Amino acid sequence: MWPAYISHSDGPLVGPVQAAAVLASCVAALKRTMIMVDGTASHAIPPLLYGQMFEDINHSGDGGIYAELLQNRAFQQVTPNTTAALYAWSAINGARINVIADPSPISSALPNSLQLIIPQGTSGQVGFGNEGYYGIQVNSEWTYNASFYYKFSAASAFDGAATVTLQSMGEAYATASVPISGSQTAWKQVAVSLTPTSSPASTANNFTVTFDGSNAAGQTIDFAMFSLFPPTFKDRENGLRIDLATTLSEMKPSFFRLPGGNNLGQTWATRWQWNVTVGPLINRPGRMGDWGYVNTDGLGLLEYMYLCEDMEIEPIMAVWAGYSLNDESLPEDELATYIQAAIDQINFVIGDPATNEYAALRASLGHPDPFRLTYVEIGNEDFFGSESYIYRWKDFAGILRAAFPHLRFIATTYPFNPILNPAPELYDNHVYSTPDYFVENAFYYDAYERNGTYYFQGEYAAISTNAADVFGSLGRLMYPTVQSSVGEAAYMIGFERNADIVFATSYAPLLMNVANYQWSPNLVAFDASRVYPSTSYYAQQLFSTHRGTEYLPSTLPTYNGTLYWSVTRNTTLRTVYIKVVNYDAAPASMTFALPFEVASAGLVTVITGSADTSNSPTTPDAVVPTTFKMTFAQTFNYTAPAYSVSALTAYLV
Ligand SMILES: *[C@@H]1O[C@H](CO)[C@@H](O)[C@H](O)[C@H]1NC(C)=O
Ligand SMILES: *[C@@H]1O[C@H](CO)[C@@H](O)[C@H](O)[C@H]1NC(C)=O
Ligand SMILES: *[C@@H]1O[C@H](CO)[C@@H](O)[C@H](O)[C@H]1NC(C)=O
Ligand SMILES: *[C@@H]1O[C@H](CO)[C@@H](O)[C@H](O)[C@H]1NC(C)=O
Ligand SMILES: *[C@@H]1O[C@H](CO)[C@@H](O)[C@H](O)[C@H]1NC(C)=O
Ligand SMILES: *[C@@H]1O[C@H](CO)[C@@H](O)[C@H](O)[C@H]1NC(C)=O
Ligand SMILES: *[C@@H]1O[C@H](CO)[C@@H](O)[C@H](O)[C@H]1NC(C)=O
Ligand SMILES: *[C@@H]1O[C@H](CO)[C@@H](O)[C@H](O)[C@H]1NC(C)=O
Ligand SMILES: CC(=O)N[C@H]1CO[C@H](CO)[C@@H](O)[C@@H]1O
Repeated sequence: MWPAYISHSDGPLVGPVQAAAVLASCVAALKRTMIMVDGTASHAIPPLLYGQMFEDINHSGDGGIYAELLQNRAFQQVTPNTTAALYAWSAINGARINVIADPSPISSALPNSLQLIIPQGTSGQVGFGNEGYYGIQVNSEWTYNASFYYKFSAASAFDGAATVTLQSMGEAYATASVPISGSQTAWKQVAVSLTPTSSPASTANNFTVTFDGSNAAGQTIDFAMFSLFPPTFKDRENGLRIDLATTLSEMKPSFFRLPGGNNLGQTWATRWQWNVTVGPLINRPGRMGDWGYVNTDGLGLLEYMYLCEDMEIEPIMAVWAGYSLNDESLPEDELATYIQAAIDQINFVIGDPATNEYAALRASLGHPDPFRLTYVEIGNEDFFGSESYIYRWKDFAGILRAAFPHLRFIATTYPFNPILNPAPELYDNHVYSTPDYFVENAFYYDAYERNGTYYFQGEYAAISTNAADVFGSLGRLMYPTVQSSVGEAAYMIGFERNADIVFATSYAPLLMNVANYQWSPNLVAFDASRVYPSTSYYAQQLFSTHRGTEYLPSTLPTYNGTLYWSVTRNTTLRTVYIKVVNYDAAPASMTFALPFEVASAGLVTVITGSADTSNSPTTPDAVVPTTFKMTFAQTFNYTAPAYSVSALTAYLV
């Protein structure tokens, strides 16, 4: 039964929402959903509820958010003297280039060099070029920093210059010259800045280093560690691509999970090791990542921490926990080294430079103050190696908790399966499934006992509309669709209702270079010069920017229904947020009855479209959020458009 005041009339809606409402009211009048809202909050909305899960997949790091433009810049993890070792590089005008195992390499971490041989009798510009990560954006508003190391393995009388350009088919957009001396037999770094004269629309551009053949014929010159950087997010050196970092930041995430995910390590030998990702770039060997391409580790632990600091968000940092995805578990008596490595990693991030050598290393690299860190995840998806996780968790969690009593550690098996000791306080749950699954599981966390255990939904996404294809390579969505995003949003409503035990959540994966990827769909797609936020990105952003600080219970949605909602409030800001998710092909009429007065002037932001619409490189703005004014009353009607996610903002009076 509903009290009489529910029939109070609300003010008119304005704009297209009004039109939709009028049309829809005829259709939906018969199944109007009544929602009573309670004025007493049941639980707080935890500060980390919405965040981002990151690992280097789909060139999300190298060739993605890490702004370095040159691919294979330091010939890391390649087999010298093979054509494959030259990927992304090519010779210009008859030059001979080869990746050599250098007898005097620039560092032990980078044993390979690029050797250029300029044949006798050469004339014209001769040298080599790099194609970047599937293109290089040339922008006349930017100044690029280019650098490389060179040496002559045998002293020569050569006295000339290298010409460094950004060019397309020989048409130079930016050119700089740098002196090169044949007497230089030790490695020497040279740097130039490049300011293009125009901004070609195409990203089919090359970075080239050439010599005047008539002067340089017969010379052999070795090169190492090239770099080409555009301006970066917050001007940080060795930093992030501005457009991608800005897009991520505009989702207003509260945390960033790093460095994986599966990319913590496919094998023991290629596992992520924090200590080879810090310090000078020439000391970073890189590693074969889990997703089929070399990780330069230019985006190393310090860069991840700067990312969090620059975005003003909290890291959720993983440590490698003795298991690799090829089902290698280290025996218990071999764990000590890796537990110590985890301790050292944590100390690098938060230790005291006066008492800890890794904290002192951090200070020497320019950051004496500890970074923010509260959450540490022990491994990734350890349900795959669940038997060994019993002793790995016991040893890692036991020792790390004692060493860092103020930190909170996250387990990565299925909750309570197997039973772990010490009992995990926090579990990371992952789920990839169909849009229908997420709607059918909108009450997933309601079923969990409230017993001091908290949950991180560290990965989730609707990835196929067909359950049979979820883990196949066919039938995957290429980009999130309105339907998949609305399905996820129904599940997210469940996060808010259960935010007393769900403390953090993140869609995964985060980023995808459309020119080269291993997994689809992803939250944000991009190419060498553009960014394509998906419908799921906008849904995440909508939830993240309309969070509130406390949850107000309301009439429960129907199990397996199509209409979901949650009500939160920020008493300091004096706002009430009502999120509405309609997973139906017809609009849905709703009446909300609030137990307190709100101002009549408010807002509604809506994401809606036909079920299979996606934002993609060809239709980047097919669906974007739209904000309208909305008139509220203590009791008001709202019509949720077909397949939509809405956030209503009302102001307390
Ligand atoms: C909500 O809409 C119904 C159906 O159009 C109408 O009868 C009712 O008066 C409206 N309620 C309010 C509070 O405006
Ligand atoms: C490099 O490869 C070529 C062709 O396969 C071979 O002739 C040469 O000996 C190799 N050089 C080294 C240093 O391995
Ligand atoms: C870049 O270099 C490659 C290899 O030489 C060449 O095939 C390609 O055409 C060049 N692209 C442009 C835009 O100059
Ligand atoms: C580029 O070089 C300038 C001058 O050395 C420096 O101030 C700037 O931080 C550099 N930019 C990047 C992204 O490294
Ligand atoms: C990194 O740490 C491991 C121990 O986890 C150690 O074996 C290795 O030598 C260290 N590497 C460097 C470059 O410090
Ligand atoms: C908490 O509840 C779960 C069921 O949701 C149960 O399996 C687990 O044993 C409980 N843990 C504690 C510490 O009571
Ligand atoms: C929801 O639907 C799914 C799939 O049909 C079914 O397995 C599940 O039991 C339903 N849940 C409820 C609470 O009815
Ligand atoms: C709540 O409002 C306060 C005051 O404006 C603001 O600082 C805070 O960020 C808000 N919290 C959320 C979760 O929006
Ligand atoms: C589908 C796709 O783009 N796959 C590529 C993923 O990246 C590896 C390594 O760069 C390529 O070999 C795949 O073709």
